Amino acid sequence: MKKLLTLCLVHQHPNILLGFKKRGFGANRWNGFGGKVQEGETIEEATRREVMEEAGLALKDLELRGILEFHVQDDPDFLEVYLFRSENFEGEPQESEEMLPQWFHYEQLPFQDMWPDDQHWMPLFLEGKKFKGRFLFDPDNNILEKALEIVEDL
Ligand code: 6U4
Repeated sequence: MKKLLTLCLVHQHPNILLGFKKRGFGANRWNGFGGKVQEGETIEEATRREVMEEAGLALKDLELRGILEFHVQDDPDFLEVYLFRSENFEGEPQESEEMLPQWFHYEQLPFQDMWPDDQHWMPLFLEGKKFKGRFLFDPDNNILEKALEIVEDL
């Protein structure tokens, strides 16, 4: 079964705001902000809610930049992650129970402590492209298969 999730990168060139995930799925990794889309909310509403909950920011803009599918070998469940870019917000990045936010220069992103797929799609994100991807992981989160393509529209 498919699970719908959001992921948002706040990008004020040359810097990107990432959060160090303190607990839950993907703990101890740097990632964008996001989570599950709840019943009764749109994908954009879910993104705004998660960025407020996890980093204390009210987003002023939101642009859909990618749709990524994440599968794990032998698991019928998979994630469909809607990846957004935001540039402007109100508030100051604040640590939450879930995330510790920190700005990174785009040339110094901590890929060794991020999801292994990020280094594949991040260059497209930084070039301003829109993209679709599908990644298959083994149970240790190594990439077994990857497909990534630039698209005109999502
Ligand atoms: P809850 O139940 O809300 O506490 P939690 O375990 O905190 O769940 P979740 O599911 O809310 O996590 O959010 C997981 C986040 O990780 C989403 O923003 C999507 C993101 N994510 C999942 N797989 C990813 C991957 N392979 N690469 C990536 N982000 C991923 O860059």
